[in-house]
Amino acid sequence: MPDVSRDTLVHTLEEIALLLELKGENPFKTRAYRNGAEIVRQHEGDIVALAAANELKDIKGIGEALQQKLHELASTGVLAFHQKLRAEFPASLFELFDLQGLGPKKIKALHDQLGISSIAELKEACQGAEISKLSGFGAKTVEKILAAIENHEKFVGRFRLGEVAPLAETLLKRLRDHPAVNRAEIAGSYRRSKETLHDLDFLVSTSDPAGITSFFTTFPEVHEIIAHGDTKASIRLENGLQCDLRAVSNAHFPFALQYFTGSKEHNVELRSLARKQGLSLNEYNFTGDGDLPEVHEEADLYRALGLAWVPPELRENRGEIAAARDGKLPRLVELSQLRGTFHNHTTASDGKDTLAEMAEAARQLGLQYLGIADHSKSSFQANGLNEERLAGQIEEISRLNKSFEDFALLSGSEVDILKDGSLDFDDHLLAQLDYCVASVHSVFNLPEEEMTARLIRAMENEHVTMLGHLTGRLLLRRDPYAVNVEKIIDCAAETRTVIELNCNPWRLDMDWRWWHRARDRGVLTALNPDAHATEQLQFLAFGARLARKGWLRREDVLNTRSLAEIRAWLDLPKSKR
Ligand code: DGT
Ligand code: CA
Ligand code: CA
Ligand code: ZN
Repeated sequence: MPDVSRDTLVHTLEEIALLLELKGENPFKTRAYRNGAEIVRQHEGDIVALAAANELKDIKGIGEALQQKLHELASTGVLAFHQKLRAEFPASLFELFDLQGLGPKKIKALHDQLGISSIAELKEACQGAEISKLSGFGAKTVEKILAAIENHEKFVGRFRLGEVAPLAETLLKRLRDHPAVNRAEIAGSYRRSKETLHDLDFLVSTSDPAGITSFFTTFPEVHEIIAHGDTKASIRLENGLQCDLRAVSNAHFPFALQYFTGSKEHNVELRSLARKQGLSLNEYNFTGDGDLPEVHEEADLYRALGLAWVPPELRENRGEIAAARDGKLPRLVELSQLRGTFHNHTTASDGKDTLAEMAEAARQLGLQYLGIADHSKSSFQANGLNEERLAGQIEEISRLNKSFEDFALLSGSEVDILKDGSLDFDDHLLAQLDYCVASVHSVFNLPEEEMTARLIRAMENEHVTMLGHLTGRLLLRRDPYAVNVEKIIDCAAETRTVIELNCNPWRLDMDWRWWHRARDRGVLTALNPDAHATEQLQFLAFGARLARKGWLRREDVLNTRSLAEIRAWLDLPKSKR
């Protein structure tokens, strides 16, 4: 079955409504799509499955034409009517839909009255006087639009780690499999495990540089060749991602790997350290008077400068060079050390797979426990469970657990933190769960102080084991909401509340830049994939990379502990943890 989500259905209907409106179609028609979108958004059952099975006829407000379109979309993944409609407009128009705070009404006014159909045109209009003549486009609105454009520009040309990783590994393997390639790595921000990347920096050692650069430029994924020389090439892939390749000799490889891994800031420090020792360091070798150190591996290069080898994730000039000099680099956590995870969804809320299927997938991954934390009732858009359904799930989990040896499901809940910091379930119910993840899913726009107080109130609850996706950010899509992270970390330390590292590549929240501080205050993290389908348990790999980037060790990560240890830990009152 195609991978169609409720969101896809909703957005497609909304986009159709807007495009019909732009075409000047009859308002009744556009309203039918908009209403349909709202009904799909609010429907309590599995509307995607119903649409795929063509069983929408009993749902009030969705007429026959809409039923058929939803069926086509859900069962094939595309809707011909929608695609045809889109093709009637310039592609640049759809950029406008990505701007935060620019709704259909405004897009229509801009399009109809000023002929605007791209972000570039909108920006120009906002900087001129023309736009203020439109009703609804006062100085404040224009300011907001310009801020949204600025935000958008910050994001274009960047990619989330999770969206490039599979392709990156495919290309790397292809290079490694080439008979003339000795060694191959992806350097740059990818090797440093940055959460978003601008491009990929491939590096190979080979005796035939020109042959390999030619090979690279003929990859089937190539959309455009940006540059092609004897030792370097740059290509752009179908998805817009740029990939650079450098081909070097075996002798140069460790130097080039170090140099192109970066970061620039780390390298600047390293070169200055070299200079103090009378050495000059560049991307090919050391130069200087007298005997030069022999370098076969990156580690030799660092050793020559009096440093321990620095794991690439730490190379951001945030204290790693001093630590490498003083023998104080942390022994970083590894993916293989994870024994379980806590924040995952099933078909009971908005997940795609059942409890039993999720459990089986976790066992296949070699995990000892899988925590289920489906949404709570206030998250109605995600089909959150009420008290009764949650009680039913607790029973089902305990029944399933009888069938496992050496594995257990844990019953949790991803309970909504309401606007005032109270929780969506009362303490009596929360006490029946093994643990609880508390998250914000609504009212994102509070002032920082209020949002911080809201989260603190939740953390002060004895039953809140951990905070979910701390800032609500969606990388390259939605900014984090305003929250004082320092205060949250201090409160987590005080209340012994765990802070999740949400491993979904859209989130990777809390941000890696905070973890060093958190762990120094004794705050534990849990690496949680927030899986909404069995295959998303694999997100743990991204979480492990970002945990390493945040200087976290095995002991800082709760889910490196065994099932028995976790059970004992959960039995303790928070103050004893
Ligand atoms: P990004 O923006 O996600 O691609 O980040 P990086 O770090 O991969 O940056 P990129 O691709 O421009 O360059 C890869 C590495 O090459 C960078 O981390 C350090 C090195 N590098 C590139 N340009 C310079 C430079 O002008 N000075 C120094 N010191 N290093 C550079
Ligand atoms: Ca790069
Ligand atoms: Ca690059
Ligand atoms: Zn959530």
